[in-house]
Amino acid sequence: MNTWFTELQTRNVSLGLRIEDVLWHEKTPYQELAVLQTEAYGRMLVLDGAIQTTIVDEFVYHEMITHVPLLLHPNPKKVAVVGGGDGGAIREILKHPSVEEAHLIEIDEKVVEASKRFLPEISEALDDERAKVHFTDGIAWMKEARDYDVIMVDSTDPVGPAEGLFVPEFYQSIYDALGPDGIMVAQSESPFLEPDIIQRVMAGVSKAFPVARLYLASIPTYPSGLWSFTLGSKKPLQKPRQATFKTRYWTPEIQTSCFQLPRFVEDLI
Ligand code: AG3
Repeated sequence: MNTWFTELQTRNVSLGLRIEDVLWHEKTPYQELAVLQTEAYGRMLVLDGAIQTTIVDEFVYHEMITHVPLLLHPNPKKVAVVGGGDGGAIREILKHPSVEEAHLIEIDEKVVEASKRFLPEISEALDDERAKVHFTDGIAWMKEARDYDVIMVDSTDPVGPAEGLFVPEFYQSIYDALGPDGIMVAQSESPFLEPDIIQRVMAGVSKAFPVARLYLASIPTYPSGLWSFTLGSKKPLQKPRQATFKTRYWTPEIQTSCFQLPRFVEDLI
């Protein structure tokens, strides 16, 4: 079969993957959703033409958006993920023995449905009794929420449904929804292709939190392959705790080295 899926990552850059099959395709009330079988990266979830996660490289993103903040918190019990309907972040969060409740706040029920059906390796933890799934708007949820220990913003790009997840008011409501040792992380796009988004997220998180730091990971199916996360903390960062579970990307060394930024990224923020 010689069918290709192409993500137009910017007006001038695209990534093409040969696909074996279209497993699912629908227009949900919020976005266009597809699950494709690719040759190189296995099954893949696509929202509005943008690759969200693939079986082959999802572990990088999901380990890095969760373990880095959770191990910096002294005792995370109540955790939330905004977006992240594929369930990969929840799977990693539930590896932490201290976690009692992991709330998924996903606006689009169809993302969870498709992930449960086609990506069971990623979504399996959504059936765990500590996982609580809420199909609602993350912006409204965070205005009312309280006493979370760690909050992760596992969003799509800042267009369409996720736009309001990239504004300073949202980071302020996350601050208010966190307890005294609270830590947040938001995925914040690629330093090569979206430097202005990194600047915007860093400015917004720094406005709400006394401590704001950027860290990086390599994710081959995302634009440019170099990806950023922005972390906000209410307290100065402590020495990370030890992980007591198995990982495939994260190591104790990466927990620290991911914050060491190349000069051009340092100069951005
Ligand atoms: N959320 C971040 C995806 C951003 C990718 N952007 C793109 N392909 N243009 C991933 C959700 C995984 N739980």
